[in-house]
Amino acid sequence: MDATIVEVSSQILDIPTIRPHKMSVATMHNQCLVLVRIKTSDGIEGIGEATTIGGLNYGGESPESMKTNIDRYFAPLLIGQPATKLSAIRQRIDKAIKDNRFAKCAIETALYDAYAKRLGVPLNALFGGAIHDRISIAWTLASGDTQKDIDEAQQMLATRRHQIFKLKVGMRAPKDDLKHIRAIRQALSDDASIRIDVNQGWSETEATQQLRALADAGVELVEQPIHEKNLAGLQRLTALGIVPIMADESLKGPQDGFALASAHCANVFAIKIEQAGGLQHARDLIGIAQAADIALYGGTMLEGSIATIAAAHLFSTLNRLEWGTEMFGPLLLKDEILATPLDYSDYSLKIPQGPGLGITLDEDKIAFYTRK
Ligand code: MUC
Ligand code: MG
Repeated sequence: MDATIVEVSSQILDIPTIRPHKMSVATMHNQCLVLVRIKTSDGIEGIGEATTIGGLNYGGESPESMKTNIDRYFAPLLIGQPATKLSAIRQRIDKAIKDNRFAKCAIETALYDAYAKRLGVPLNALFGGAIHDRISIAWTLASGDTQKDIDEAQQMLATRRHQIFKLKVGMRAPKDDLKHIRAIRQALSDDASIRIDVNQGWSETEATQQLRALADAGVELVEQPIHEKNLAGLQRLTALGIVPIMADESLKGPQDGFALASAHCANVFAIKIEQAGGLQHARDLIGIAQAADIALYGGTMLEGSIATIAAAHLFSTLNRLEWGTEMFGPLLLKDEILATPLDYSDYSLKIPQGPGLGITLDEDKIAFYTRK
């Protein structure tokens, strides 16, 4: 008989960051992870994670609302269901619960983890198997101070941890952002790739005025320069062909992906498993990008190790990930919550080989950081 779901639980972990992380949407001093555990009748526990940025600063789901919704609305829909019928469960949840993509992702991740553990295979096997055993990892420079960012980048280059840097801009005046970008570009060797993320901080006019100067300053990619809903504006910026444009906040699942791809509103899609509503919806979004000849980038919500590695499993199955990934979230946290830390080295992250997500929680640390 099929194993059934017997328990769904969630807990909020508050973990400090190694330094303030300054973005146009929020400054983070700590990160709140919602850890989801799903137990099945054959004694397996799958884990998932729902994490957002700055409470409600980034999107409509907060850590507290995710926990409440998981406990109150998701759990009753899941208890007693066959744990291996992932598609049927996705349908059941999507029918009963609108939006809540981050919570849906955490639940789905836990179910994939449990399923892959039951089969004794790594999670990526459920998406056709890994093509790559490591994925490249960018780092975000967001201390808020140009010299600190330069020192941080130089240290990352010297230790071969990262050579791709994303600069958070859009909170200062555009001319001050330019000064900041130029100073960092000039201080780093040519091996370093510089991209920027505006997090919707500019108007279309500001973005249009900035693109030429950004190209001249050596910026290789501009992420979500304008409001997520201004698709016509994104299309116009992309059509200028000055610097590749990447969509992030505009992509909340496959339907958005289709709208952006049909009108060619971006050169690159940032694929985020939570923003897409889960691993399978992220895979659907990837298919749309691939069919439309839009390049791919693995994006993060600054998640902890659980969501980070779930996304990494999916990304490892892709033949081409033209712009790499930024799955560095665990490195922004002051403490480790895994029994064995993830292997970040040589500008990349190693995909774990063990069953499921291939990670083991350090339960003492989890208890320590759980909000009482
Ligand atoms: C975002 O908008 O991309 C990803 C990396 C980072 O520093 O912030 C996030 C969110
Ligand atoms: Mg972004």
